Amino acid sequence: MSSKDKLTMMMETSYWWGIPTFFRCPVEKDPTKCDIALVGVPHSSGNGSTLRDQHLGPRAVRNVSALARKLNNALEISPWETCDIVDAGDVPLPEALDNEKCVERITDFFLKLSNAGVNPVSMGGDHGITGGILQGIAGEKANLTNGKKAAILHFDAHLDSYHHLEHWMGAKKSAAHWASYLVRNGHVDAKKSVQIGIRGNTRTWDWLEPSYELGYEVLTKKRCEEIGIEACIDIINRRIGDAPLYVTFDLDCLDPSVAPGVSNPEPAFDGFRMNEVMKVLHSMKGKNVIGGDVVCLMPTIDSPNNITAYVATAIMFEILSLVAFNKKKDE
Ligand SMILES: [Mn+2]
Repeated sequence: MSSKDKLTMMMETSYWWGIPTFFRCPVEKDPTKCDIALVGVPHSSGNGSTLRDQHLGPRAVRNVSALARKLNNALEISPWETCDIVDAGDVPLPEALDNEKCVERITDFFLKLSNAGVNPVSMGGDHGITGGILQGIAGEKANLTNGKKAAILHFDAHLDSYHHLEHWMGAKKSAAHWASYLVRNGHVDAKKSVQIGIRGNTRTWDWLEPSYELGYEVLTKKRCEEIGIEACIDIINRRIGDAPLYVTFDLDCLDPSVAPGVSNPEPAFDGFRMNEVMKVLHSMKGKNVIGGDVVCLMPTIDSPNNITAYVATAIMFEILSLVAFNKKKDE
């Protein structure tokens, strides 16, 4: 590396230097010509039961994410050199308080990316965004999945598949519904998908039933502890196979001591540590990863050193690296 390159690298990985974009990527208002679009989805009307500052997540991650503009040692890839990656800005949500209208806007935005063959990695926003995104990029008419349903690897403390309720506090395609209607409407193949990290005391005894009815494999946090993370990885690998894979990561699957700034903390049972979720994410190397998202960051209750924003950045980096590795594989 030349001495000029070393000086550039020093500044570009200092998060506090320069103009904040995702991972210091160039801003591209028309992101249809890049390989991977990093998208902010500042949506917070899909989760009415909790604190509602999740729309501030993209800004918080832009503020710190330059520090993660590095090599991915585990995947042995430099995503920045492998793919053309841009900051595609935020999905415009002028009806921010109307969840249904926002989900439609999100779908329109991601449909355009999908039609252009651009793979999205997004920062939310509440978990309602995943419904909007996958309506645009997965299923019969979707370019990014070649008309197939997507498999999802869903990290979460909660199932988000409550189809027995017509709405959640007024929101229909809500943060509690997306994992259900995406299956019923033909965007996600539950039989190839896994929900992992589910924990907490529940409202009903049959709390896992909605997901089993849809066909999901559910690896509760308790079961992960019983069988070990390597056995979980085996189950996930076999189930997903070579299906187009979308990774959705709700930060509340992590322990509150690891990620305190989340909307629905579950403190009664230990959540994942970073090394556990990293093992699972790294094991997806070589899978047909078409995109992903990180959701439920609550910057207004994060610790003063922004630890949850750093954690969200680290997870987003792994997902975009998996997508970059997959794109490189196809060349
Ligand atoms: Mn969730």
